Amino acid sequence: MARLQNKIVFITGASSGIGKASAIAFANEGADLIIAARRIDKLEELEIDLREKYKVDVLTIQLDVRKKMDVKKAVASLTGKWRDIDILLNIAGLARGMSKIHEGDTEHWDEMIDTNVKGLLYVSREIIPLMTERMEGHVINLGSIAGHEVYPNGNVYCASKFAVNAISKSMRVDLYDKNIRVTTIDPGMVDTEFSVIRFSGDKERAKSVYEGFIPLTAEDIAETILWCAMRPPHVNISRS
Ligand code: 8X3
Repeated sequence: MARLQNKIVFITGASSGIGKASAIAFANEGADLIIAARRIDKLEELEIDLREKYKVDVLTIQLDVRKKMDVKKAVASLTGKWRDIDILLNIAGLARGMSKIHEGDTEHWDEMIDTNVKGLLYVSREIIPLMTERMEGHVINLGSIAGHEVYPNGNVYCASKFAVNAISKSMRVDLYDKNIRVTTIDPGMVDTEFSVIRFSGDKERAKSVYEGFIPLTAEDIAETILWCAMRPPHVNISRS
């Protein structure tokens, strides 16, 4: 049974990792998807796959969430049913570098804060008003365990996820009377491109992060996201 038929889900960071796994998990439940990310070739491949395997409608948008005007234009360009977004998955995010605070690369800091914090805010700012108009919606933000505890050399990445936690809490109180649910998903270590990107393509270093234990997979997290989204309307999973 397709339990999310006729639901519209907007996913950022949909080209890989947890975003892509979520697109697949939600399509498997019959949801129609707006998939957004920077890498259009990967999105187009995914779009074909989702249409063929799950027979859902898919709208693909090339989007860099850091670009405020592009986010505005992308959301303004939505027409018809695509404006009735039921669920927003704010997945786009990344880590860059791991250094002591006094040795960090400020370009890396900008990238993390611009994507994980400002990008999430820009997308939310454009999409939530479409939800408040309909007095219905669910925002699911990808936080992290790093948004609750810091670790050595994690400084700015952790700060960006602490910010996601604060933003999620704020959304929850600000949107309570608009019938909009807000959930934060806070994974620990997930084996995706995350560490390869963090270490600028150094695959050996990335692999070493997951040595000695079995890391979570993108699919594990997508299942959790889906579970939160499928609770009855009166149930808000604040943090998972
Ligand atoms: C990912 C968690 O511990 O790999 O957000 O930084 S961690």
